Amino acid sequence: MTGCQGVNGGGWAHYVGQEKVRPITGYSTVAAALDWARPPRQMIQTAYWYLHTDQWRYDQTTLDGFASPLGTGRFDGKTPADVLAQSARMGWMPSYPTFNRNPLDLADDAAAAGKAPGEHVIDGLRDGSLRFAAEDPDAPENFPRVLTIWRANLLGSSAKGNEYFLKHLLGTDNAVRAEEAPPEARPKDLVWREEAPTGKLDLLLALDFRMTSTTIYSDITLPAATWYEKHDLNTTDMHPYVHSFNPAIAPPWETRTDFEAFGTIARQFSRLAARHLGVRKDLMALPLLHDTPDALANPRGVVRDWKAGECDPVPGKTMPKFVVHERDYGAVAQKWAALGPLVEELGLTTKGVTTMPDKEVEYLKHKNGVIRDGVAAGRPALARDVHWCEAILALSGTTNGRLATQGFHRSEERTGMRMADLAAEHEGKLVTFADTQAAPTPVITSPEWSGSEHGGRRYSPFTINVERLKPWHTLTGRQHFFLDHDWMTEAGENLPVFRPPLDMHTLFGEPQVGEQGELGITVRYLTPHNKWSIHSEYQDNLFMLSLSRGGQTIWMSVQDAAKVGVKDNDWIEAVNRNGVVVARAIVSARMPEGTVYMHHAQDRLIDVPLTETSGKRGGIHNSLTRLFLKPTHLIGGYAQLAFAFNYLGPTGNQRDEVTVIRRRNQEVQY
Ligand SMILES: Nc1nc2c(c(=O)[nH]1)N[C@H]1C(S)=C(S)[C@@H](COP(=O)(O)OP(=O)(O)OC[C@H]3O[C@@H](n4cnc5c(=O)[nH]c(N)nc54)[C@H](O)[C@@H]3O)O[C@H]1N2
Ligand SMILES: Nc1nc2c(c(=O)[nH]1)N[C@H]1C(S)=C(S)[C@@H](COP(=O)(O)OP(=O)(O)OC[C@H]3O[C@@H](n4cnc5c(=O)[nH]c(N)nc54)[C@H](O)[C@@H]3O)O[C@H]1N2
Ligand SMILES: [Mo]
Repeated sequence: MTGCQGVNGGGWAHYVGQEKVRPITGYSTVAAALDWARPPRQMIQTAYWYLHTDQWRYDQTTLDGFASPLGTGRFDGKTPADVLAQSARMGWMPSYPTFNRNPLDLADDAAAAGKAPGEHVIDGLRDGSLRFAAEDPDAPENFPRVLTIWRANLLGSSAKGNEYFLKHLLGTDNAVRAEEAPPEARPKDLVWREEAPTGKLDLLLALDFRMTSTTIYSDITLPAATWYEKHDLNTTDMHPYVHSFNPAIAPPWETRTDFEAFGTIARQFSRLAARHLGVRKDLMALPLLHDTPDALANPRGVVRDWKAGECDPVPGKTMPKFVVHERDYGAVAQKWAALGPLVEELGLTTKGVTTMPDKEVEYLKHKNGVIRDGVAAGRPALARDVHWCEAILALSGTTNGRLATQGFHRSEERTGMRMADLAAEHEGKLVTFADTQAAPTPVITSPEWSGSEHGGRRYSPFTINVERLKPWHTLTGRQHFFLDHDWMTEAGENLPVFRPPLDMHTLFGEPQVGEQGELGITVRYLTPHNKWSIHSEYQDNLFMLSLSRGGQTIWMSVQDAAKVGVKDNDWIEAVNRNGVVVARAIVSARMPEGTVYMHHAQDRLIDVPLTETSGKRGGIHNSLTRLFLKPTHLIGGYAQLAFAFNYLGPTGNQRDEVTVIRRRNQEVQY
């Protein structure tokens, strides 16, 4: 599980269509080990946490009310968990763990039965001996046991529905107050176990250089080197440069660079795995992918569910594709430390454009050195952090003009439009790590992205589509607003529409917004990103805490504060079915009546008292939120509505939340 874009419990598709994450081919190649095995196993985080933190059990109603009055009853009687399971079995979205059987055993069974993997899976699904894990997420064989968190603060920042994480994933103190669904509102396609498991995880491992709300809950925290103690690369969509990180000092005491930590784990894992796992075949189910022929798997957006008998189960059309990989578990560390052969055997593909880095592999052999023996004999070394940096820079068009120009030539052949000139000015340029150490290095215009930096211009997305008439990656090739998909029709969202906030009173029995009673006043509860920090970072230092209130705050309007007798800086308590939060009130004329802000990601380990409501240590901003799954976000296999890692998938939709707020006893206890 990686940071910002990966583990945010739903943040990662906020920017779908706005190019939040510009793909860096070099980075994704080595990060997902695409040089050794393809395709990778990737999961939609929102669905993963929704199932494994059991938030699905607390949905109180079916989706009938979500549909348009003109709908045909497609969602009637179904819960969000039902449509999630449907999306998985139709191959729209990835689903992991996929089946209720070990995928290694499943591959062996298929071979023993002399059947193709897809055939074996379909037979098993038909006779009931095999099931999708998403249909029984609380079965002990279907939930996660080991979680590694790197470059994310899951339990202090990203986890929407924090208290459900604490209860079901960790099995620790929590303030979940919600009721589980009554029998009539339970999923039809999922197994309902009378008692939901608590404490699913056996091991929580975190790597961080700060004490966070995640590290305090971890079984093991590996102390990480900071940005001034290691080599690394940094580039974002916000600035047109690549920067290097360089150690000013060696990592102090027990800290290690992330590179060292993962290298050590890989070596130990391989030593043990050679004996315990050996060489096995792994059967994977893959979703229908964006920018591939899969995007035409569901012509005209007609939904056909094989389980309902509406069509045959056909891998890659009406269900996932099934692929078998051979995995040499004892060789993981060797592969980790070398650039694998698939780079030049299959090329590198981003947004449907494949480049062939054959010369780059030769270059990297000289730059990094060559591995002498083992499974990676003859391959370029990735044995040191700087080797990885060189490989990333050499394999991406953004830092290698030859590949950028080559990729644009491919796009030209396909579209008939002129594009290669955008990169040709840098065709001979290959940025090295030393270049980035000398100064932040401007990037090269590349088909991996959609903007242009040609002639020193500043990047903005979609410049190439607008100015060079490169077709948009949509069904029509144009900017595309009309979505003629069955589920869009059912939701009444064929065209963009206004949808009012979800009614938490009807859905979950929360009081109405504006209602005032003994327990306080009910307000809308928003958790926007913090003005004074980046997520949970940079606010927990003495300067920032001294300049503000020293701990967690909630911004309230003057009117709401007056109604419940709250003065600026008073201690308040906010309570809803998801949890409880104690914070200081910031009473401000900048807040509109009826809405409060608790800025995103204020860690729970600084100035968080015991709550009056639960008697336990008060929660954080995400203690009052939870995930909501919107069915239309689960559509796949249809043109631009097709899964792509970090591009298209369901979001967390926590913004319609409400909470009751009151002034509490000002004598707080810790
Ligand atoms: N309610 C609510 N929830 C939200 C959001 C919201 O608006 N409201 N926003 C969502 C969004 S868009 C996002 S992006 C997520 C953010 O959620 P996260 O990505 O989980 O949050 P961060 O606080 O950025 O966590 C990054 C962690 O990585 C550590 N770190 C930084 N650099 C390094 C390094 O080099 N090595 C190691 N080992 N560690 C490092 C930092 O110390 C920090 O603890 O939250 C999501 N959750
Ligand atoms: N300082 C700082 N900058 C950051 C970050 C940070 O943590 N700190 N994080 C970075 C990251 S990873 C991300 S994803 C972005 C996030 O940046 P934004 O997408 O701007 O996200 P938010 O600040 O969560 O929300 C923006 C506004 O949406 C409003 N809002 C809430 N619900 C609704 C609604 O239903 N309709 C409308 N129209 N508005 C609504 C909120 O009141 C809020 O003012 O910021 C990036 N930049
Ligand atoms: Mo984000």
